[in-house]
Amino acid sequence: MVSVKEIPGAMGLEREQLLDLYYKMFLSRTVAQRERMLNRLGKGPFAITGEGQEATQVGATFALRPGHDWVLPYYRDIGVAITVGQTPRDLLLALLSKSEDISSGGRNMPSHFSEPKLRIVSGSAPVSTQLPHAVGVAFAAQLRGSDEVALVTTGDGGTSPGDTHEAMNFAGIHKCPVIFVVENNGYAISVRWSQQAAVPDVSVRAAGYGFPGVTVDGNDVLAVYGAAKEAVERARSGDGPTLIEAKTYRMVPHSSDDDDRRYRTREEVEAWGKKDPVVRFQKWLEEHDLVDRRKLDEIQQLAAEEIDEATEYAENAPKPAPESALERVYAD
Ligand SMILES: Cc1ncc(C[n+]2csc(CCOP(=O)(O)OP(=O)(O)O)c2C)c(N)n1
Repeated sequence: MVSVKEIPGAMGLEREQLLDLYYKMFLSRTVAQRERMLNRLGKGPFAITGEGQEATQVGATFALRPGHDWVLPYYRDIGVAITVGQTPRDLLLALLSKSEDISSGGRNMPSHFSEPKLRIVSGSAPVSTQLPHAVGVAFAAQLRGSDEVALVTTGDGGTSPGDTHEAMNFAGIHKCPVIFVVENNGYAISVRWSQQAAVPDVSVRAAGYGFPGVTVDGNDVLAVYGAAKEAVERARSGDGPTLIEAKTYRMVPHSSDDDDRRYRTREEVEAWGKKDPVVRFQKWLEEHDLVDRRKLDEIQQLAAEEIDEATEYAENAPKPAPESALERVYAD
């Protein structure tokens, strides 16, 4: 029997690691679906999720050392948060703005992930602001002589503001240990990629900053992991940044306040549904005899239990006390 590591495309991962990748993708999907359901039930005022982008988010983050390296996610990144160690409970406490919400104590919008212990750096609502922050974090690690790296994500729309240019240019000059991951889902809300850029692949821009850029199939978790692993190795060994463009799709509207029928055809959404990254990776595992139906049921059951427990906990958790509204907003 061939060892798992030798299976073409397994990227040197062991069976347990491959199953962990699958679990994290499946759990991220489960959290996203529960978030949107709670929103529809009128319990969470706003939900922004990334069903369809799990392979990109989990695959890229899986190449890091959680708690040692830094992540600067954008709002759609449930998969990044889960992969570095946030739990469904953490995410639902934020969705429902409860006082125990680790990211902001119920003050920020949900999906503005933040947790010092896990080295998730707080993001802001304006798109792309996390890119200069990531370069600063990476530059600081470099100056301290540490081997920590920073991974920052953005959508394709996030490559348009000037912050992205400034961040990439500075990172290129100083060879900062940063990995830029563009989750190119083809749209910035209703604006198509072809209306945002005159080039088909954003990865070509890396040449202008003096570091490598690659485009990968963002629905193939192992391809994304492979590209991220290489980028992390480069960053850790002092060779500087990499731009990874992962071509993917969000299978749901932009947010709970968006109606995507206004700008995308149902045929297009259905065609991408057939390329669902969670289903695709499940098939890959089955084809290589790494899971059977019993094992899949076990994994999926675990995710279902985790999300149900998290929902019950978060729904029953207290809201922040009104008199605490200004805490950590102004200095005492
Ligand atoms: C500087 C700035 N401009 C506009 C907005 C409003 N806005 C929020 S999300 C978004 C779309 C961003 O698209 P993209 O980066 O492709 O990510 P996606 O939502 O597609 O995952 C926009 C325009 C914002 N938050 N910040």
